[in-house]
Amino acid sequence: MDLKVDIARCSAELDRLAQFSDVPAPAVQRIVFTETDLAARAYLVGLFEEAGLKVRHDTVGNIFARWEGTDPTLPPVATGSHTDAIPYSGKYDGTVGVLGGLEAIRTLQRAMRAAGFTPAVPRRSIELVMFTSEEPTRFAYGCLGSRLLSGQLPPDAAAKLTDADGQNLDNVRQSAGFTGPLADVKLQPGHYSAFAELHIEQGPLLERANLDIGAVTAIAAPAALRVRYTGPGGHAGGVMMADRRDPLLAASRLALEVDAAARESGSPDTVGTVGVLDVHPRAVNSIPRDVLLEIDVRDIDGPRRDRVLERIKQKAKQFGDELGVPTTIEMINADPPATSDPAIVAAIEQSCVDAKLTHQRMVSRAYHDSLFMSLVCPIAMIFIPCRDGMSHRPEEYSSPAAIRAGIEVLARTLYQLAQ
Ligand code: HGY
Ligand code: MN
Ligand code: MN
Ligand code: MN
Repeated sequence: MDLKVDIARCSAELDRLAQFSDVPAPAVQRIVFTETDLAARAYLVGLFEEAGLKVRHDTVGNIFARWEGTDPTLPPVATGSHTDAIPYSGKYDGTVGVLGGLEAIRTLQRAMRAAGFTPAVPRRSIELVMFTSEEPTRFAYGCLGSRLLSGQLPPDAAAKLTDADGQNLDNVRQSAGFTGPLADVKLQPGHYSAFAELHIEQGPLLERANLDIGAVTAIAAPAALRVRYTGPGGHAGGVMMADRRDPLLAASRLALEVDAAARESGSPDTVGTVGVLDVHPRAVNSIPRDVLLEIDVRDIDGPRRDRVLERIKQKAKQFGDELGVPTTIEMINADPPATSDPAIVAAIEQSCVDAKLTHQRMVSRAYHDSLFMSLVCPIAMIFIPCRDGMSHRPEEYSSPAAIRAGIEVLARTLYQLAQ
């Protein structure tokens, strides 16, 4: 079949989606269940319906858009990603997998009609999924929608999650119009026959190697923890240095320790980041009273990551004790890595050959909804290059040619899997 991706239309839709943002362009910010997020969802549902897909959403707001196959009793093939965007980020993270997935389906619809298939639909249905809250920004947990879909996160634990304003997930999702028991979100294993996600690489390897496509063989194991130090605070002028117990000093030592622990793990595959450092009361003439760090640690090797986590937790306690500032340590998540299904990886590689695109196998250092979909069905991912490997920044960019190539490979892969 001759597949003609309408990249101009997909690029225009990506540009339109980026306008649903709470920060000025070129940055994008679209936090789950905000008015902006809900407006973006309405726009996407309109596009899905325009493509003749059967659209439904579940009680946490995951959206499912199904292209019914000739045998609807067979478990569908699925694709998809997320459209929420962290503060001051870019317009391609996640969205390429949702709008690119839509264009892959439309491309197959056009090609099957042109090839005279009757009916012009594949045997298995193909379902596009837009996952709620892949980013951890609002509720601290990444991949909320796919965690609930896979059963990895129990509904009552999810319901209790609260955001920085103390609003809990259960109330927020219901005010956003997603009502009904969260327990209804969970899918049974085998609900899908396969899941393939298209995503920008969020790293520099494909661009450096001048390759079109990455066939992802594994997804790194993400973990996050929260450490809080508290002290007496006081007047920046009146409290002598000998009398101070400053929690920010413990936090500063811990930030350096996170960096050292990741660098000294014995592998370049370990990464450690302090992405949140809140100082209260945050006044130049007031000694900090309450300091919060949120720490992200990842590795494609689970046990090695856990050794780094243990070192960080021990040092967190030690610094608090040495500086006389009470310490609380809370694990947010520590998930196992995921391995792609060899048959789907082979289908991706075959699609690259058929599309005359260069490709390599690689691991994903970012986590994705595929990490949790691997608990529901066999998975794999298709990466496309992004400029300088940049992501989670307004300068994030993937060219129309790169996105077009990714969509063609996704379309071919879905078609193979849906036979
Ligand atoms: O952090 C991640 O890996 C993903 O982009 N949320
Ligand atoms: Mn992201
Ligand atoms: Mn993403
Ligand atoms: Mn991701």
